[in-house]
Amino acid sequence: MENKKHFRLAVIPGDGIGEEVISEGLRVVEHLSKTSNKFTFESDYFPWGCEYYLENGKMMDEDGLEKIKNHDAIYFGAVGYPTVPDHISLWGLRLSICQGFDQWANIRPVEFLPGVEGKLNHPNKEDLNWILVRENTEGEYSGVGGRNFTGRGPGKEVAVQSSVFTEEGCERIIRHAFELALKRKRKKVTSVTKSNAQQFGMVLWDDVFKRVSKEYPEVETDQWLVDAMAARFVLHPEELEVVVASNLHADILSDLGSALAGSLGIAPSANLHLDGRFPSMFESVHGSAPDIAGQGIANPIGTIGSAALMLEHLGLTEEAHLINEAIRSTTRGGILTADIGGTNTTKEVTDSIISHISSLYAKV
Ligand code: GGG
Repeated sequence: MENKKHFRLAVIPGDGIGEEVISEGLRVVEHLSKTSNKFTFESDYFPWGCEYYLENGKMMDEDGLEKIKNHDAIYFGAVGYPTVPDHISLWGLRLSICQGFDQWANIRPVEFLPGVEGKLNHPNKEDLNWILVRENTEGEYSGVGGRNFTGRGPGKEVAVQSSVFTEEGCERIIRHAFELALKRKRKKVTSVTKSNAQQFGMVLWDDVFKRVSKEYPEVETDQWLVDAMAARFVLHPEELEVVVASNLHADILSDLGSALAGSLGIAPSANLHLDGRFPSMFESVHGSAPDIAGQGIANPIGTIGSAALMLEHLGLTEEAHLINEAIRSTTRGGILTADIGGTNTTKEVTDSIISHISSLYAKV
């Protein structure tokens, strides 16, 4: 086929179940590459993570960003293991990449898959789906602060952790949320802050939200405090379309959303750099799940769904759509890992997704 695209993927399985789910995601991409005949890809593996830290004293190579900056995309597993303090593993790998590559938009769709029981008591569960848009480079994750205020005597240490909100940072993520809303049937953006208590950064966010919203008169808007929004996720999920929030708030709300939909194991995400200088990174929302690592029972759906987001980002919209259809057919058919009430293995779920992709192609 002419004009076949070729992609170079930087693959970072990371820790715990990261390796198991990433290899399944790559199996799906490989299958699509052969079946669609529209693209080829190569994978460069990077063994970064907690084991690497224990051997080398760092989570990734010093010139790690340099090594992956010319790849077309980064496919990431999970980070964190009990052998390394969480703040070291998170800052040393995931945050270094997201912040170093200015991946400012973390897109986290919440979908209620057919055949998955879920934890939400709602009459039209399968009609529910919303997108969390997480600011991904600043806010509470700015890393500003210190534990330098010692010398006051035992038990009297003081630590400072500051949030940084820039007008540009707020504006680009809020604008992105509005642009996503324009593509949806119900055009609505909900902004979440805690601006009653955090009277500087989050009031700036609210002001920017009001200003940007005036440019999108066709988009409905509302604004909620994060505590009320947590309740709204449970009580009125049908009101959610595109929800935009700060780094920390959206992280917490997206865990709540995917848990309501059944499990963190089914939640995909994209860390997007949209200004053309760096690659974007695709990863499931879940962490490394050390308690089930190595058992072959981790849910691969979040990571396979993240491959769909990656292909969409690379211009392969049809292939991305096929992956998502195949995921739905798999759960609808009762092929489920334990976290969503089944007994299937990681591999069996992937096999089913691959076989549904083949059937979908046979119909085209
Ligand atoms: N695949 C996502 C992942 O590994 N997350 C690890 C984690 O602890 N993330 C916390 C955060 O990014 O706020």
